[in-house]
Amino acid sequence: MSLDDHAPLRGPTGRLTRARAILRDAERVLVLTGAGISAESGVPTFREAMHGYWRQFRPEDLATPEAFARNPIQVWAWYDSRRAQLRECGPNRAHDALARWILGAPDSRRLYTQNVDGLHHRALTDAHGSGTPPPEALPRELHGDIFVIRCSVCSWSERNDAPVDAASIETLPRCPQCGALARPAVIWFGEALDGELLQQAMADADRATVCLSVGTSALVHPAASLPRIVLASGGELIEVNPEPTPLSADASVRISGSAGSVLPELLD
Ligand code: BV8
Ligand code: ZN
Repeated sequence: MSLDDHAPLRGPTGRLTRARAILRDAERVLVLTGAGISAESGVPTFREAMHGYWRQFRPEDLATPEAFARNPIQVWAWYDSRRAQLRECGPNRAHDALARWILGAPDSRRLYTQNVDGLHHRALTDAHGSGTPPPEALPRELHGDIFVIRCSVCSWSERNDAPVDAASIETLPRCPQCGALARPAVIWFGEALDGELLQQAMADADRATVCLSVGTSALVHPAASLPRIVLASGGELIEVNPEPTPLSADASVRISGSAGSVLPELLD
């Protein structure tokens, strides 16, 4: 049971103080982030992603291979509008604080994200400055990257952030190798995550002594099982989220606040 939903946030026995101490002494930390960490960048969280015209749909009804097979124009129109919106967004203070913290000890801090917005990657390259960041510090994108498209049939893929004309089946992007429809290179509901990446994530969770979960409703599996694996192997959980989640009861420290305000205080 998280000891402290009512303990003060700051001060010698405050939740922030205790979470900082746990992170400072941690041997290996697995960080799991969700849509909430990008909320302050202006990226609607997944539950909110269905706004405006999309209000009549549920993410689980559009982000599936069946939806794409049934109506590729509608699915591409949704992804094109999300890509367009994301082009206007940048990393926020939470992404930046997390990037600096990970670069501080890349061997013992692993970042896994459920987000497909690429903002962790941008924050890490910004924080690292010139040259390429150490590979172990790079965010692991469990659900792929919305700015990569791939063939719906063969193995072709490319980074592509250009607008997609979803007016008709003729204007949708096609694979240059085999001519099949191209699709966003994200993992849809009902699709398996990359096997190697998932195995690596589970191994990192098993070895981690602390899990820091930020901005995730912890509802989507198998990503949501990572904090549970850390707990099962005797690790501790710190959760940063304005709302309680299925993980909250098992958190050593729960900080109910926004990532943009909590992470710089927690990590810097
Ligand atoms: C799999 C990419 C099996 C796409 C995403 C029935 C039928 C079919 C499948 C299932 C089923 N029941 C269960 C499943 C499994 C399913 C699943 O878990 N479903 C859920 C809904 C129950 N999982 C899958 O289908 C996975 N694949 O199981 O395959 C398999 C195995 C072998 C072989 C074949 C098949 C694939 C799941 C990945 C789906 N793709 N994204 C795209 O983005 O377009 S998931 C998508 O939703 C996101 O990536 C993210 O992972 C998830 C949303 O979760 P969150 O990130 O947590 O976001 P959410 O909006 O929910 O919450 C935001 C949180 O932030 C909130 O708590 C809020 O309080 C907080 N917050 C808000 N503001 C802030 C904040 N926090 C901090 N600061 C703030 N400012
Ligand atoms: Zn192809």
